[in-house]
Amino acid sequence: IGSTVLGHPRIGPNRELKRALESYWAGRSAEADLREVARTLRQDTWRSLAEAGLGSVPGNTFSYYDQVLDTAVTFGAVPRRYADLGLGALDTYFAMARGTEQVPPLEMTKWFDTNYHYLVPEIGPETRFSLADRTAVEQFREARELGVETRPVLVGPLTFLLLSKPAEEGFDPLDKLAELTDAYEQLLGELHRAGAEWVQLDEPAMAADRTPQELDALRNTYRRLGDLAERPAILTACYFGDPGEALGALAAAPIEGIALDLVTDPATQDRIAATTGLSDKALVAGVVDGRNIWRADLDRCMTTAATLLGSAREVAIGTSCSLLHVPYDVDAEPNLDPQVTTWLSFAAQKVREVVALGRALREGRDVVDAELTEARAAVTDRAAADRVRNNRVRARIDSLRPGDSRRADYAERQAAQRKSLRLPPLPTTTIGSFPQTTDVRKARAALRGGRIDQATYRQRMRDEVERVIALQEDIGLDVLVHGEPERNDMVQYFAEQLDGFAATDNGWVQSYGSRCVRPPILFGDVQRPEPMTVEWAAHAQRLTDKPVKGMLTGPVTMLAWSFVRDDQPQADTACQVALAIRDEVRDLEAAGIRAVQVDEPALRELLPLRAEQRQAYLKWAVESFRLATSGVSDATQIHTHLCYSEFGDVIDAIVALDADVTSIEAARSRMEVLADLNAVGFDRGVGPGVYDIHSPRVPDTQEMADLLKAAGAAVPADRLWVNPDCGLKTRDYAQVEPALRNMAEAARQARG
Ligand code: THG
Ligand code: ZN
Repeated sequence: IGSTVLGHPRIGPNRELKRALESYWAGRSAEADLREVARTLRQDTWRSLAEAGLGSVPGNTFSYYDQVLDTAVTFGAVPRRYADLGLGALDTYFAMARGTEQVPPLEMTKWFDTNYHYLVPEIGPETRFSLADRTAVEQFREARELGVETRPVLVGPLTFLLLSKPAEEGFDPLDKLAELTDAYEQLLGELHRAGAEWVQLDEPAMAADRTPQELDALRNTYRRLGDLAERPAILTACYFGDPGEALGALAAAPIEGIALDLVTDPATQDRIAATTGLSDKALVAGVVDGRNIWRADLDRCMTTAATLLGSAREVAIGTSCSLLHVPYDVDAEPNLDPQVTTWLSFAAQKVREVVALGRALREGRDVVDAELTEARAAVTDRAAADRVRNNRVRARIDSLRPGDSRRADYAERQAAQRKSLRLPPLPTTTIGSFPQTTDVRKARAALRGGRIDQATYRQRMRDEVERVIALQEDIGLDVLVHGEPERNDMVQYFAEQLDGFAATDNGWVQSYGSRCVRPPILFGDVQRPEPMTVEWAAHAQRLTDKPVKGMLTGPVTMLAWSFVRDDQPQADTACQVALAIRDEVRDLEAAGIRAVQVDEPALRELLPLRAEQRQAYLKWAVESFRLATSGVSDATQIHTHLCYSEFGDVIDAIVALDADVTSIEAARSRMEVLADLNAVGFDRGVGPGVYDIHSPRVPDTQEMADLLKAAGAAVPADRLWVNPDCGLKTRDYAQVEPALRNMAEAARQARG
């Protein structure tokens, strides 16, 4: 294998695939146009990886939407409701990804602890696995015609079934493992006949806790695949953490290689040393971080890889996981601070790091002396850089006392807030953002393009705030918001204003389908040079007698949606971000804002894959939220908003946040979350969303009144708030205005 990467970005260096997809979906281009863009992107990727000198080039890393969906289609797991639409292959695929007028799409959920989302396959007794699609074989041939030998990458059978959901209650997708393995065998056979030397089967599900039965299934499956007579060599990739007992199971299987993540969990290195049966295998040492953007410490990578030399038949250099989770190229960032730029490595740079390490391991360090020296200089420069350390921030953290993150008893706060806010029962509010109109987007584009100046831009945004306040007054909402027209992304907006963060111009990373985010880079100690939102909130508050709620993003979400530093514990970074937010919360209070919402939609997202690490995470996550929100008087009401539906694993943490009011997604699950909250003794204000903003449908008054009734059965009326599920940014006013009017009317009826 020599040196390799486990996967690659596919959206295109300039998001070519995003544009081609959206144009095809809008009916502005033909399928052939889309396929042509895709082919060019694939070929460019193969060529550049081969030219960079990788020992083994990954294949089949392209996807029109998602690699898990690709796997479902490859093996024929297309639910009837999509097959019955009678569409062509590509449109059936997109129907599963995005839905059609007739059918909703497959469910989408997060890919392990990353910010990537995959489509959840539905597997039931009716599923008939077979080799239904041969894209993996065709792309192997396509690359070979260009002169590039690839190693096709597939989601492995265990991970595929473990990530699937049962099509009907009580069914276990793993019951279909033997049948699915038949289909994998067929695909391996065809790849072998096409000439593939290696195939990579990804089993990241092994980085999470697995039952003995699941480990047995892994053992049996890889024994079966390994025993196939005519097949490529099998490389099983375990990433996103320590493979645990799965390593022993794979070591015992008749496969040729195992790729391991040597970045995420230091325990993995010891586990390799303690595992027998690896001496006949190739180990791909995942020493270059595949999901963060720091330039690798090549000396340290070499030391780590060298410790494995005695354990295996061959040690190859690799990335810890696919490069899907990092942007394409640091060279596309001319506006980044030049010093910070030298510390960074995106996909193109990581490929070079892997190649250099591979040569150093095989031919000796001397042959890549220049690369090693340059990397050493960058690592040393970063470690010593002034802009990474801020002694004022450090001193402030050292002087923190436990009481600094505690508020008074809730009863006292509640009494003070009643007096200060004077709200009716069942108060109505929204989650913060209002629709981003075409005018707002145009103004932001004009500012970026230099066609309007900062003052003109700000005046337009102030006008928009006036409009949004007037609309909320007219509808009769009780706690108003300024609507956030001035914000692009809720993380990017704050990152742009905080010291210690850098923003990229082109650092796009796929989040799902054609949608991308540009995670900010948190490189140094975080400090707030000046207030970030106070002017907007204060402007809105001057326009109304109703309380205006300030809107901030919490420390956990700031970390989850950024590339964070790897030179200190996340808990320490979260604490610094928390202090910056704490200052903002206090400044909002001083400016006359009586309610402040600190959103933590990513609280669930950073939860470690292994149960034994969860308590430690939740402890710092909760502590950072409390530090951010406890600097205010009893009379200031702290709200929070959470928006993933699987709250079960973090429900105790939601209580521990100690917010006065929590708004939470509930419309789609018919208020079930309220019973879960009751069960753990939650006794604060709660706003279960009564309006599902993820759908363009306008709910009527009766429907929302019914939901409020259901909520009222679970929660005493004096704790109940009335609000939508989530922010309104992605919707149009044509839906939002009638929906909010109906919501306010439902609240009035419920009060009666
Ligand atoms: N912000 C950030 N990360 C996130 C979310 C977010 N991660 C989780 C979740 N929300 C992901 N969801 C989305 C939803 C929409 C888009 C991206 C991720 C999206 N992106 C625009 C696009 O690709 O066209 C680009 C947006 C931009 O210009 O910044 O629509 O809310 N950080
Ligand atoms: Zn939300």
